[in-house]
Amino acid sequence: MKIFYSEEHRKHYPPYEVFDGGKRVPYFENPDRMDRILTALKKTVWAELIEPTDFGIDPILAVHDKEYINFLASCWTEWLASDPEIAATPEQHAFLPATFALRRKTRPTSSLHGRGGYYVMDLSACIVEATYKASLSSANCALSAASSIVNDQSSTFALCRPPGHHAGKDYAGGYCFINNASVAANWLAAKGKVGLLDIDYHAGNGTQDIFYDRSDVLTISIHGNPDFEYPHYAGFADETGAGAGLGFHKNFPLPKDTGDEGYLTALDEALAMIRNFAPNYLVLSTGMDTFDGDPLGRFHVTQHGFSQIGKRIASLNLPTAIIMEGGYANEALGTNIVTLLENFK
Ligand code: SP5
Ligand code: ZN
Repeated sequence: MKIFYSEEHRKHYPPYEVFDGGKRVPYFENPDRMDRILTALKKTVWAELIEPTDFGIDPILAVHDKEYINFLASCWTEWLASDPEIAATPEQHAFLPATFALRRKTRPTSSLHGRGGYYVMDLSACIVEATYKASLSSANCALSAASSIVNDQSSTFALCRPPGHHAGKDYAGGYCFINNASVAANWLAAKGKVGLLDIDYHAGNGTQDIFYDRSDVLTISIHGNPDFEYPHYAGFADETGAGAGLGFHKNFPLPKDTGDEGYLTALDEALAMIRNFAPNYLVLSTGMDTFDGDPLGRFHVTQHGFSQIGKRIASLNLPTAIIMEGGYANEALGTNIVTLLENFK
């Protein structure tokens, strides 16, 4: 199986994030996650690591707002230039706004923090020097996987970091800056009908927003109910698309303590919808934070569960671009990913 991966992510490692309640904690979405997955993949006989191709900025701008991308590109340099103390100790800092815009009532204002609070939705999307380049490279991994499934008609894995599914057209959030899965799905939509299934523990709010009024990409997300879980404001059962896209988005908000059985029941319903839609390609937003014991999740999916999840999704028999999203139980991450991927090789 082709695995698209670049080392470009490594220096995107903000020194902290801020949890609800204001607690400053080490950044959970860390480079070690990739090392755990790489170690596990290298032990298999089937994983073929490949550098992504550079697709340029156009397929990214087909999904994201240009001014938002400009903000990501220049944020760090502007931040350093704004304060000599920060410039003297850059490794201790991350750009993180503390005042956020509510949409539809306002606009991005010209100051750096005026744009920051507009384009960032929470305190877990910290920007450091390497963030923009890492995000572009991560999107190129997803695009390379998309291109590869068209050419080979077989499934591939994009080992993306940073992840993408919380990033919308013009905002970053939840460790995500560019929506890799959406960029790939939009690129694939020019070649055929696309199903996008998001199995990360958190609702794929960015993906939901991006495709909400489109009928050519069916988007489905299975996740912790936003009534109790991040991202809090998207992922409800009554959000089913709008306009031409009505009926082409589906959320499965599940309760705390969902285990293999409850999860697989929802998954089977999602897979029936995908079969009915009959896409040419599948994009799988793959978070492993549904795992029992994940520090950010409240589900109890086991390794056996991941094997079943992989088997059932693979039974759709679709060329699938598997895109890495979240998953923070680092010691189990490699095994869990390999367990899932085994079904697609
Ligand atoms: C891609 C992805 O999985 N992003 C998730 C971002 C979640 N950020 C909010 C974290 C809220 C943490 N809640 C604290 C639970 C600690 N027991
Ligand atoms: Zn997640």
